[in-house]
Order: sequence, then C-alpha cells, then structure tokens
Amino acid sequence: MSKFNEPLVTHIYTADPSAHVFDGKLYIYPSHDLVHECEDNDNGDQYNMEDYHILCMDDVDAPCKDCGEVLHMNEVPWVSKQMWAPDAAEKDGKYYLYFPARDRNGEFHLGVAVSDSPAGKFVPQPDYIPGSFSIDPAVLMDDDGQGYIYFGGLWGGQLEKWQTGSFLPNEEGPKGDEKALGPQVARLSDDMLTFKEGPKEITILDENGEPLKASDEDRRYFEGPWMHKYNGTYYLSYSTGTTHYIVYATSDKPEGPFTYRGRILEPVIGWTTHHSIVEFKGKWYLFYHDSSLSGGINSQRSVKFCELHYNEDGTIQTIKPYENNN
Ligand code: FUB
Repeated sequence: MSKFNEPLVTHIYTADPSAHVFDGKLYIYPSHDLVHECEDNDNGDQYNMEDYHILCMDDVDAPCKDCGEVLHMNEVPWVSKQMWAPDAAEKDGKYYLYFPARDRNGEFHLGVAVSDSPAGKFVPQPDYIPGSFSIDPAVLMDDDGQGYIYFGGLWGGQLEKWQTGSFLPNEEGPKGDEKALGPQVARLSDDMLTFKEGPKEITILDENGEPLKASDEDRRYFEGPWMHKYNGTYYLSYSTGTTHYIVYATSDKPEGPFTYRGRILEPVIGWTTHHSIVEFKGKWYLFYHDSSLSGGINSQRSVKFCELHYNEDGTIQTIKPYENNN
C-alpha cells in the first residue's frame, strides 16, 4: 500500500515526478535513475538516464504499479544521452509525453512522444520540437483547451547558454544584482507537437514588484517548473537549486509576470529537489523525490508524495518532509 512520505516504489530508482489524473487514476511520469559510476558534478553527468517508466495508482492508499518501460532513448533518433525530467498531457483522447535529452552535439532539447493510453507505450516524433532548448518540460492544459509548456534549468540544464536564442557554450548566467533568469513558456500548437511561436522568458517579481535578482538564491528560479491552477490563480512552482527549496509564485495570467509568494517544500535528502502538484478526489497532493532509499546518493532518488494544504488566502502551507506526516 502507498504511504505518505515513503518511496512509492523500491524496485527501481525514480525521480522528478509529474503527476496527473487520467481516466480517474493517478499517473506519475518520473525520470528513471540508474545505478552507474558516472562522475557527480555541476554539469549533471551523474544523471545518466536512458528510459522512462510510468507509475500508476488507483487511489492514494492503493499500491503503486510500475507500468513498465514506455520509451527508451534508443527509439529516439535525435537523442544521444540523459533522458531527464518528463511531463505528460492529454488532448482529445491522445497522450503526449514531453521529455528533455541531449542531442548528438550535447545540447539539451525537448522531445515529444505520443500514445493512445496514459500508460504508453509512447511513439517519439523523429526530431526534437523546433525552437525548444534546455530541460524540465511541464505542461498546463488551460480551461480553454490551450496548452502551455514551461521549461528551463540552470547549470547542466544549459538555460544560461540560450539567452540570445542561440546556443553559446561559454555563456554564463547573470550574477549579483542582475535580474535572475526565469523559466521559459511557449503556447503549444493545436496538435500538441510544436510551439505556436517562439518561447518567452517568464519574469518573477518580489513583493515590491522588482524582478528577483540572480543573487537571491533562496527565491530565484533554478529548474523544475510546475504550473497548476487553484481558484482561478496560476501557481508557478519550481526548485531554487543551490538552496534546495521548492517555492512558488502566482499570477492571474499563465505567462505571468508572477509574484513570489513563499516556500512549499523544505530541502530533502540529496542535491536536487523536483515536484508536481495535483488535485485528486477533492484533495491536493505534492509529489517529490529524495535520496533516502539509496542512503543519500544524489543520482539514485525515489518518488514520494504527501498532502498539500492551502490557507484561506490561497497561500500554500510549507511542508517539512521529515517532520510531519500529512
Ligand atoms: O533528473 C535530472 C535532473 O535533476 C532534472 O531534470 C532536474 O530537475 C533535477 O531533478
């Protein structure tokens, strides 16, 4: 049986969970961490993943099933390595798996694969999405049917290197008082396979309406965006990377600007923190990962979940993953 704040599965390592409700069940689209000898460095070489497995739960206290491998990098012509954090979306009865990986030049782009079932298998498009770059795609299907894809990650995720719209391998990000880089957003085409137009950077503002600064590492964007809607407000949540928080910002528009609101998850065991937020049967849940099962190995992580609570004013109560058992 599944329990809050315990690994959902223990037979494989899983990370970066993107949770959705499809056909009345909870489907989780995670990365699949492998046991290997790769160097652990700031470029993310230790995250040397090759395929995706999908997890499924009939209910929050039901066992979590592994639906098996649904896509391997050997099936994707443009991919050389590192199948990182994916997400999935549904439109008109078809399911779309969005995933980042390195191409044959070592640049990260976003790919998409299609299935008739939320549990796969997924058939990849032959090339990456034109105009896509960096990592960590997350898709919001808005109430009017428009899909928005959010993405981007610093350091190994290469977001700094795309500031001009082209890949500049030596480009470094802003520093100190300079405006921090935000995640990217693009509207998806009606067939879900391309961008309608070039992606735009999202601005995240502080309480005074000023853009967050690069030095503000407790609040500025690093990687792992997620978008959900609660009572008509758009909630952009993300990892702060170097300070290991999951935080959030809100807006009345899906493309922002967003205003920083607070912290959702305190640091977990392991360097990365990555999450998703989903409503299921009238309650809200946070899916996240940590490295507790592997004894703290950064690249061997496990997906967990717990309940998430809002205050009456729409703010989110901070979760301390090892102190409460909500
Ligand atoms: O899993 C590989 C990378 O680690 C993800 O893309 C990031 O979000 C971080 O969790």
